[in-house]
Amino acid sequence: MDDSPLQVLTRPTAPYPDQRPGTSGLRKKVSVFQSKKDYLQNFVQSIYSSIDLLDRQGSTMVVGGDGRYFNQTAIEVIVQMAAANGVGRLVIGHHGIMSTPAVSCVIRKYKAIGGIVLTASHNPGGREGDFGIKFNTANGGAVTREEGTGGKGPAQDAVTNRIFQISRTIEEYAICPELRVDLATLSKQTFDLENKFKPFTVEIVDSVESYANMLRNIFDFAALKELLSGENHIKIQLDAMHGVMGPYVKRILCEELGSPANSAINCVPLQDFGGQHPDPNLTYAADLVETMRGGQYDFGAAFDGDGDRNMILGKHGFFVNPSDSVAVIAANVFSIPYFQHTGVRGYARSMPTSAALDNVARATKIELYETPTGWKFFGNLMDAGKLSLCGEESFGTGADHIREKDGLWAVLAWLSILATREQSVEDIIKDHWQTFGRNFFTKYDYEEVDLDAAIQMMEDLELMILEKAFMGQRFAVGEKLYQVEKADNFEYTDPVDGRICRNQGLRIIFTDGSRIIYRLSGTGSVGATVRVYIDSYEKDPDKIFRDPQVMLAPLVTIALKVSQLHERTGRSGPSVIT
Ligand code: VG1
Ligand code: CO
Repeated sequence: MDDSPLQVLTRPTAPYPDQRPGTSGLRKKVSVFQSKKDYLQNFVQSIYSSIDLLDRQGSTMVVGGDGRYFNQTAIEVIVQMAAANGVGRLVIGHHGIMSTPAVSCVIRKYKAIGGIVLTASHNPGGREGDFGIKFNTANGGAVTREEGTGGKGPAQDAVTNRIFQISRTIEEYAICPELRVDLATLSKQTFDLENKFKPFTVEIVDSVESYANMLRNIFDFAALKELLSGENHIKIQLDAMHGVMGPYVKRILCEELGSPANSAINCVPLQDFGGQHPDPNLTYAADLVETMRGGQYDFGAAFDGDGDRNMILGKHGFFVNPSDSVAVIAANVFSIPYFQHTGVRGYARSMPTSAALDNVARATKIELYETPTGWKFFGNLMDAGKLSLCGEESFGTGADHIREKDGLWAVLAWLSILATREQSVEDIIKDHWQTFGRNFFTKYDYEEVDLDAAIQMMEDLELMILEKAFMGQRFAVGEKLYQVEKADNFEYTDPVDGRICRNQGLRIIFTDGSRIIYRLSGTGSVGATVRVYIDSYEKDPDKIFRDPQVMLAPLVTIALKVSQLHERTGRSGPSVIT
């Protein structure tokens, strides 16, 4: 290789109309990225161009992905384009792999101006699967689209909007096509570019170590080690679902905390996640559920492709609903040393998440925020010092140590509670319900339904809401009678910057506080995904241990009848029930 500076080229390109980021970045089929000329280059250039040249020049950015198919190819392009766009330094995960929470951690550690994360999270991967790309800002959080219900509302988010606007008019992109980076060696590589005074540097880092280091300062590792490998240790089973979490689980749980090697399964990251949905729920993590039912493990957990989601199970497969999970962590918050030091500034949950957390907030006199779906809203509150712990019903739990949800953090939070309380998962949850009452919750996901039918359904429901068709309406199902108290389209005013976010989900709220919520997903890549969320509070001790599907059946019936969901989509049931 000669030492002459690398060429910086500007190449002409033509814009695409469909590069609007969704709830968590731009997600498309791999084939879209592969077959449409410069599809990736256009979006990456739009990201770089959205950052002021002065901020960009000489800056540090972080790059990592969940290891899915196309990850490596995309990183090579991102590096070549970063150099050509004046970025001074890139910090990249070993082999280009980094979990979403680790990216957030590394951005903050290196005081980077932002990062690019290559993931479609819980969506399937491989040649036939999805690829995704998102941009995180200096606080470590992702920029996301903020309007819900099918993406028809005004785009509120400045950065996302800027990226999208640029992508619609882009005419050229800058690239150093000869630049070759070695992702396989932990190293610092420097490159001389023509017309540049300073060299461009790339650091390949061990993100597992940075992330582990952060966790060591949050949790009591000695106590966790005792729990997992001491004299009376518990037995755990962690399923990385062939996503990015394998190396993190192995290093932190097995090597450092002493859990036996066979307690971690599916820990080799695969480009297609072994052909499965890397989505930790009862449907897609069925193998783990089955293993847990056998009764030989006390605690089980699974993660999604990029490691920000978690599912928690107790012995015999006892399922912890994510809405309950965050509430239980809140009720036991001082089992985690981090919170003993920082105190608790506030709690938050997304609107469709059940109000279990609200009960804890009320009892402990701590502020509770109800935000739209997506982690970004939590990030704003955290940056303003208003929020410590939060969660979403979609298997997302986290705290203000970073600005993404954090799957392994949630697992260590639960293990900390187990260590402190010396009780089983099931007993902890049951005690919780006895103290606070139980918020029964279920979610029906209808994946890949016809887009037009889904949009039409939402529009018709919204019209009924606008015309106040639901007001005071009574529904009798069996012996149960429900009366509508109010129906609306959820709207959020950010308490930090006063920005208003509309169209965040259609709600029918009944006089007893029960809710039916309809939303269209912003993370799918084919057709539409309709989500129906249902919850109802119960404090009668005779009823709190009943099956949620039985308890909520009347509300499900109402939800399906009012929306005509099955008739409109031709489905006879949901793809996934939580
Ligand atoms: C879904 C979830 C939402 C979550 C988002 C990103 O969004 O409902 O709670 O924040 O995924 O999670 P939507 O728009 O499809 O409902 V992840 O793990 O895909 O980054
Ligand atoms: Co994810």
